[in-house]
Amino acid sequence: SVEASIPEPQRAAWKKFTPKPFDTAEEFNAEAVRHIETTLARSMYNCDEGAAYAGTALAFRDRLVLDWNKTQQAQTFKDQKRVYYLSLEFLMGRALDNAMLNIGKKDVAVKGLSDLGFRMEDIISQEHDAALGNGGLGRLAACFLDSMASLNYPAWGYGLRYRYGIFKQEIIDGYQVEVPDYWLDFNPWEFARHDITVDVQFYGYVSKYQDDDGKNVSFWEGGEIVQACAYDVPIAGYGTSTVNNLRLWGSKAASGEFDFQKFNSGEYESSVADQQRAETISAVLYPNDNLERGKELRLKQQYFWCAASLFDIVRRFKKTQRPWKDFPNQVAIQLNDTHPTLAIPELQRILIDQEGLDWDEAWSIVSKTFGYTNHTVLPEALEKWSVPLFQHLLPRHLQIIYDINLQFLQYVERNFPKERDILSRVSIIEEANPKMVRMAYLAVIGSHKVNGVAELHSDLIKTTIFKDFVKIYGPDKFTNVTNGITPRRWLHQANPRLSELIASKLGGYDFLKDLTLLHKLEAYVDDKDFRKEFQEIKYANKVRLAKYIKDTLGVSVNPSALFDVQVKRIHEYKRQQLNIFGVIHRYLAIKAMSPEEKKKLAPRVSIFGGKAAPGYWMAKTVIHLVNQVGKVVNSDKDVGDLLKVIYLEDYNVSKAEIICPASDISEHISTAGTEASGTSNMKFVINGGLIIGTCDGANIEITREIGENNIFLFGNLAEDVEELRHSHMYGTYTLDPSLAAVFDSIQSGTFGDAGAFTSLVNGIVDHGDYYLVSDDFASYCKTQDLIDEAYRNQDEWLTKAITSVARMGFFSSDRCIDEYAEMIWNTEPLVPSKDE
Ligand code: IMP
Ligand code: B1N
Repeated sequence: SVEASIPEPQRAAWKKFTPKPFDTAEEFNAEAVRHIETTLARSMYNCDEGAAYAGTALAFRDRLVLDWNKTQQAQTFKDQKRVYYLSLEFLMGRALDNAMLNIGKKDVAVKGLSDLGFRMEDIISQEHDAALGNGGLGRLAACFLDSMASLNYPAWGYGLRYRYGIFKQEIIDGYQVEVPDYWLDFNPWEFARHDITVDVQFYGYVSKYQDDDGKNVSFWEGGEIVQACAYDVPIAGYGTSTVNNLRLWGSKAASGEFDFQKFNSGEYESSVADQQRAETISAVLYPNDNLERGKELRLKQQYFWCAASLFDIVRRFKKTQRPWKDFPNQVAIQLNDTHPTLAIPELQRILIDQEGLDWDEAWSIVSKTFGYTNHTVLPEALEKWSVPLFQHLLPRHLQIIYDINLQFLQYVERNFPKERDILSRVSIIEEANPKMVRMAYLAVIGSHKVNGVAELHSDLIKTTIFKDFVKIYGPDKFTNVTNGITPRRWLHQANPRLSELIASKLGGYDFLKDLTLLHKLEAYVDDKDFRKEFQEIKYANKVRLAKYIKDTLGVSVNPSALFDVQVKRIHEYKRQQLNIFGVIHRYLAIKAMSPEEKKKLAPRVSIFGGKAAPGYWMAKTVIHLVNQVGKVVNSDKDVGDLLKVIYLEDYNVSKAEIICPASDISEHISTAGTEASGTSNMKFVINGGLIIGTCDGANIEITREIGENNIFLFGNLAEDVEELRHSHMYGTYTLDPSLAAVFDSIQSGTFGDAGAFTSLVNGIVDHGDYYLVSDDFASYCKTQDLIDEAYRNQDEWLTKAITSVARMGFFSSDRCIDEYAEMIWNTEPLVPSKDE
């Protein structure tokens, strides 16, 4: 065995010095102080909260690393099938609190830190969010890593180590301003593996040879090389010693620090420029959510990451000396949207050009290895790359894609000889000018399973973008895995008091591993003490958010008011404009109310948050409008506490952990059929908030689980959208009258310069109202009135909230991962044994 390759005396020497993890507050302090004094070279006299955070993080990291090494060794020895989750985004947030929860021993550290003069909350908030993602897609990847480790699946994540994550958002004079997010000053959670590098080729040309057997061989030559360097991040599971690995690739120039030849010949500047050009590849996360802009650097990022990851995966497989046909039995690669689709032609290239397999043999391996998750049907988000760009950057991959396409089209032609148009419809190459490579089609053709992320979405992809492929491959290739969230972060960490209350009723924290146990809470719906405590916790969470709002914006909000929250990326399809128009409608109504009427109205705080893509003008206009409305409403004496409008700056994961537990109502109001799933809807409900939403994405399944009485649904259905859009463009349609009144007030300058909002209004009045704001406005406002009424009956409201929490068991990301493992990956957990 591998172990026996190390002689006995050496093994004994190693084992004698295996480090012992800390156990008590004293031992924790010994480790933390040692790190502060020796690793950081600080002392008691200059140990600020930042240094105390660093010491704490390093002490926990030591514990984590021991289990990490054991897990990786065990996975290598057992050599079971592994999962590789390829994602361009991992929106991890902060790591320390999560590490303490998953490893245990937080209580010990709280005590130890307090002896040293620090409060744990202050220490936790020192950490910079790891924000290598835009929104739902990136955060889903992070929840999946947590669940894969917690369920003991041998699984690695592969991504890019961006030096700049998603920008920080500042709101200045009511406008979004983007500030770079340099987050790597001190990051104790990554390990630079300077010994693990991969050379990645770009540009160049393809040569053809005949080998000794007369076989034609293609070879990719010339161009330039950029080096990928591995940075590993340990991912601890909850309540298990499994610690998986997230490998992020950083880019640098291949020839080391400088091109010495250039350097010596006096071209110092250009040698440094080469270096910088290479580093540019992993410099920055593209800040677009649900939008692709076809930039060359983005394609370079994608290939760089896919090539490095595939090289690493293949190298690991080859170490086992298994035959190639075993590859799909040992390796499952999941593509998080189409961003890693180049992995498909890259694996084919490795197998035929480098390993010498026949095309068919190779393709049979490739097409059994990959699974593809689709996250959107929005046309502007579907990736297409121009053929000339491909030809220039990746000439050999373009050839392989043409060959994949040829074989596929021949197959289709044989099976559907009578259908004239099908070939051009399903071709990977779109016959436009220039020609385009359709990445989603390549992903479908190269994968053995394709899944959507909520039931409606998975049905929609089968009837719209992949309709022809369902006919070609049959329906079994397409499936659904409804998204979920990790209850460790989104319940226990974000809302410790609620988690504790639940544990006290359920007899422990098992529900954090098996969320379906929450159903037992229904027995306490009528329990007086339980209800009282549940309500107190919600109130305390609202007080915490109110304090945050006061501290950051200087606005006082009443914690007894109804907190109405919409925090997510700003996008027309998510319809923050519908929300703010509704707020204006409410404001106009309040202005017209008698004192008696005002007395009956429940006070409200409308809270918005989220980033707009820097180039997305309409989204930025919405942010501006919300801020302008806030300025007017919040200082209007006629309104007082009845309405406050808040824009929270720089919404991110750690702020979501404060916001989600503090909502009474959250808004998930996308045009039906546009939001693939949504995941924050789940985070709000599990924290005892109710939802106003459309019949879209996972809202539908949330309704099925918690019951129609516990959710405020409104608006048109997905099946009616096409016809409504048609009616806007060609005739029989009038603008909703109360929306027209809202527009009048905007255009009369109530919220400042009316000209600033012309495009927003015109998009609805004159340009087809693509997102059907007008069609849903009346139904939205009516439903908001129902919410006012329901909130007046606090008792019933509380019953709805508690019942909903009890019925959210389905939405754990643990359930997702078990479904992926069973339906798509065909992998088993590797449960760590005690002595390993
Ligand atoms: P890789 O597959 O070579 O990238 O290795 C991943 C991890 O598996 C390493 O960090 C080791 O912890 C473990 N590992 C790799 N190769 C061996 C081996 O030959 N024996 C035991 N453990 C190994
Ligand atoms: O993925 C989430 C879903 O819950 C959301 O409904 C969905 O909108 C989101 C290109 C995307 N889909 N597509 C993206 C992100 C970045 C990018 O460059 C597309 N994000 C989603 C998780 O399934």
